Amino acid sequence: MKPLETVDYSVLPKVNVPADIRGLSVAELNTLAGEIRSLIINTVATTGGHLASSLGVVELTLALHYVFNTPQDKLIWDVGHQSYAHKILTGRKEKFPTLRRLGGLSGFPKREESLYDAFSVGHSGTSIAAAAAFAEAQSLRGGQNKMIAVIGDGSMTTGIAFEALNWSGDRSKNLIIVLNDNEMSISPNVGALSSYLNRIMTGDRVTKFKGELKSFLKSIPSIGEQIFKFSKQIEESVKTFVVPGALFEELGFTYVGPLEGHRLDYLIKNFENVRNLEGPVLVHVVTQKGKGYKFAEDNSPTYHGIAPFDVETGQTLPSANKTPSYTEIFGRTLVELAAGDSRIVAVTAAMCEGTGLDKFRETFPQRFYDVGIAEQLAVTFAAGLAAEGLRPVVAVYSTFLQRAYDQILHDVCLQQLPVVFAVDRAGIVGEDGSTHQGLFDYSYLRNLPGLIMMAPKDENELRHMLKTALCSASPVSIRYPRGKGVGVPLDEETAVLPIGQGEVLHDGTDLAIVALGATVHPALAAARRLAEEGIGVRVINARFIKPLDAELLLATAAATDKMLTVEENVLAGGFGSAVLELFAENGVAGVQVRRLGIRDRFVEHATQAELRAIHGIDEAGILAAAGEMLRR
Ligand SMILES: Cc1ncc(C[n+]2csc(CCOP(=O)(O)OP(=O)(O)O)c2C)c(N)n1
Repeated sequence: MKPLETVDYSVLPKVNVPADIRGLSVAELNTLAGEIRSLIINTVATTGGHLASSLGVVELTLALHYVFNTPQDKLIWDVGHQSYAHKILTGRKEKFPTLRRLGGLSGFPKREESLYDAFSVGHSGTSIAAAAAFAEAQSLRGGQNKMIAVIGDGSMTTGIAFEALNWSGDRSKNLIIVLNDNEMSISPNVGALSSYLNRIMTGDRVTKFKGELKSFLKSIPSIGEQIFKFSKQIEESVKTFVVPGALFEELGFTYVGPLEGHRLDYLIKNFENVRNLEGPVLVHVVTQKGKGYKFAEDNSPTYHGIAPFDVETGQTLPSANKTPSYTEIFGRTLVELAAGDSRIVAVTAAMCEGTGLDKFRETFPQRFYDVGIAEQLAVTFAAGLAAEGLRPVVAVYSTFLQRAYDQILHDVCLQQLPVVFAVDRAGIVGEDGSTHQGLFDYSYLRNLPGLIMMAPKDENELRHMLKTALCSASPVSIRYPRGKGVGVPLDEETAVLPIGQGEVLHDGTDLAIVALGATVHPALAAARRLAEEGIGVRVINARFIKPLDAELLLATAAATDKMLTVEENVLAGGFGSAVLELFAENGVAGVQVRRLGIRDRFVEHATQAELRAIHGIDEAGILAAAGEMLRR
């Protein structure tokens, strides 16, 4: 693949909106597909982003915009990580190099970004429900526009996708579902639906085999005819396995497919036919993830979401910081602990690599469960495992755990089952933006009785917290940030921490800063700067948000009249709120408390450092807030 400036685009310069492609020949469309791929690869090489999924749907995107009258016909992308070609074709070509950057294009469809982004997305499985609703609204208004959900085979495994299929198959006449089947979630897809789709794809072979089997049976002298008759009887029951799409037909959809997803002429012809069908229709399109970029074709999990890379070699750009990430330390420590305790099992909802469980899967394949993109299932499944005496660890991103709130409450906490939630990508996640920020878990977990909640100040403390969690009889959550650790030395042995006890890392009486998780080290750095000016600051690493270290916090409130809490979470219901509740309940008066965290708004995309600075929770923000308090 050539660097961007050396690519000679011929068709792309003439295309700004979908109407511009509708007069192009198939040959021109194919050239355009190549140019779009080139722009995507070269841009993502600089910005990082979701590469393999977007490369896989370039022809599909072109065919959909070619045949359907977007934006009146609406395209609703599932997850939306595959929407880069859609963005390029819908008026955002010039801005495409700003992808995922501060003030630039979002990595996902966003209603406020374009008329062509019918529905904002980021989490899996919502497209069918949203498209069914759009179709319903069309019917109410007497409109004829088509509502098209584009959903991957991985996202089709979510509960909400099944629920929406069940509901809409009965009624949604303007609904078209395009099932983009590349046999991959981020890792290979799992579950019975995936096997079913695979059988459809190999259906031609099955049908041929059936034909050969019949002639063979008939050819057996005397008993052959009888066996053949018997085989006819069982054929009905076998039919669902060999008639393509019978499952979807039974649910009320007209099934079309499987279609080869990289042949534009073929896709266009088929979508033209589908456009004239009375819905609901499910079009099964088979694509290759990473199509057109060899490295991504050969290893799509690595190129699903990738940091900036060298286009020629496919290698991510080397980082000067060799410190392992929190995710790596978590994965390594879990393997270590599981080696000494056969009850420890790991559960993921389709995020094995992302959560650092790959080493665990390799070492203990029997004790590893990938349940698909099904966070609710992951949590209740873990609850069941815990009820049977196992020690499940659910490794999950903070943002995706939101899906499973009721399961955490009802199935884990209410029964006080010892499930450990390893809540990764908590806090500011950066370039993935508002749909992926992990800024709510303190608030949505803190109200659950009996749950112990921890956040390590560094990767070494994460190791001890994991040990502590696995030795506890209660449900426990440990939340840690995306990215590199702090770079502290790692203790060889893991130790059990006293539950509900924080630690004082720096002392003084002019001001107290109470931090936890990723905000502890910036708080400590700020205190050291203030110490240089002769200001004495107590820095507390709270370690636990629940139970709070009431004794330490109340003693600190008695020793100083200014306290700053710092958290990477929304302020509403978060850590600072917990401290204020403690003080209110204990009649603490005369202490000025200020909370740093995320105010009442969603946090968009930019680097983690930029966002921490914007929201005033980095060292400079802490210093500024401390300065204001001290001046008062
Ligand atoms: C609720 C939720 N859980 C997990 C994810 C993380 N995630 C993003 S894309 C993806 C795989 C999607 O697979 P598929 O729908 O088949 O699309 P493909 O990338 O293969 O095109 C996952 C697990 C998510 N976005 N939402």
